[in-house]
Amino acid sequence: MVTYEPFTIIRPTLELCKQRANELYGVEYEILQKNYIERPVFFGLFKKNECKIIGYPKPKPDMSKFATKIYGLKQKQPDLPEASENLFSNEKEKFLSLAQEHTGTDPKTTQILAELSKINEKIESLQPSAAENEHINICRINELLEQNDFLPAFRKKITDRLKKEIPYETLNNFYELEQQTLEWIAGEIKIYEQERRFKSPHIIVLVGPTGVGKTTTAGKLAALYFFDKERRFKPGLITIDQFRIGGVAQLSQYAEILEIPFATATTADELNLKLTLMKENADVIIVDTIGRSPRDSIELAEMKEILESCGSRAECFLTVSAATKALDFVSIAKQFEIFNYCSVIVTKLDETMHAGNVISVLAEMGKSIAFLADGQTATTDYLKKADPIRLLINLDGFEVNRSRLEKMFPPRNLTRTTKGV
Ligand SMILES: Nc1nc2c(ncn2[C@@H]2O[C@H](COP(=O)(O)OP(=O)(O)OP(=O)(O)O)[C@@H](O)[C@H]2O)c(=O)[nH]1
Ligand SMILES: [Mg+2]
Repeated sequence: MVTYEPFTIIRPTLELCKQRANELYGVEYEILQKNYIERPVFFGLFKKNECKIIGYPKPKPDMSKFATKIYGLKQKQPDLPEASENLFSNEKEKFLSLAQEHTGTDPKTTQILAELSKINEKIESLQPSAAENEHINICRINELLEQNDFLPAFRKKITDRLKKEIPYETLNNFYELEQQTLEWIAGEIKIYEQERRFKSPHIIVLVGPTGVGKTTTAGKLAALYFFDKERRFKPGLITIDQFRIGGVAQLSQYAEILEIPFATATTADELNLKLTLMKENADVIIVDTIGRSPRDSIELAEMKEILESCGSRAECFLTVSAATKALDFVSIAKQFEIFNYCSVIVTKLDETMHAGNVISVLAEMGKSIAFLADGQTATTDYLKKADPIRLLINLDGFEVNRSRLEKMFPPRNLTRTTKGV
């Protein structure tokens, strides 16, 4: 006898829960709820992650009865439990095409067809999707990656590796899977190695979209070089942005506090001249540029022409906010390629709890990361050499075992005592 009594099954994985439900009810059941629970085991000393499903067994509709009664289909339809799903769907197609001729004439027919369509939807939803066949912990890792705005191709790469490289027993250990995933993510982060010995004068150019923090970062970089204990750099600042209200004042103020040279330029010739003049007093010249929309290729090309004066030895950094969505990040990274940037500076890391966008876009484009900025003021405290672990701790929902990761990816942070402008 068919019963609607709900059932609860707890097993280590969703697959095992379904296996048990199949043993009990065949395919005729519906899962109402599935979630993951922690169960105390071994006198409550340990916790085990398990999957719990709540469902109910479904009654079996006699499809042949409907068919013969309404349309006079002579052939006896096989009983649903023995019929293959294909057979059912063939019959459904036949049934619906016949129904099209009758619809609208008989309200009873329309009602029965609506019921049949509902039954069909339920049966289709019972067919396991590729995602449902995955181990539950791989699904959880995938969800975490998605939550952190990792690009789909990156997520697939990680989950494929988990499936291929992790032994089945370890898949049940979510913490271990999480740490392994973090190690692989860290391994995908390419760090830019800046030359310690510059040929003087060294020119650094910051390009990027509007409002990402280029001017602030130019000030932070100037402070970073100024306070470098190993090498006593003499930084200088130039801006080609005279359009943004307050932009020139902002940068000249940084220069004034550090007592370093400052200049403005609007054309290629003027920039050439200012660079030549500044070479006398500065060995690292940081050039701040105009914030440009990545969609405006004409403006980008005009700015490129001005920046030609910096010469081919100049180090150009694309500056992007960490809060940029992954797909926007891709288009920015591509559009600014005309500047031939050597690496990326990521700003406003303090404003987001995601880092998957940054990590996966740069990995996909084969680009490195040079600096991470995480504060509004131009102090050395808020600009760090890029470090995989700093990005990993910005991942939402991941439990980062820092000491374990530091063994593989030693910290690179060269932050000194807080100094700034
Ligand atoms: N939270 C946070 N704010 C930042 C960071 N860097 C810059 N900002 C802030 O972002 C705002 C814009 O900074 P700017 O340096 O003027 O940005 P920009 O890219 O030069 O802007 P445009 O010249 O208009 O293109 C300012 O309020 C900065 O204080 C950072 O790392 N974290
Ligand atoms: Mg600016």
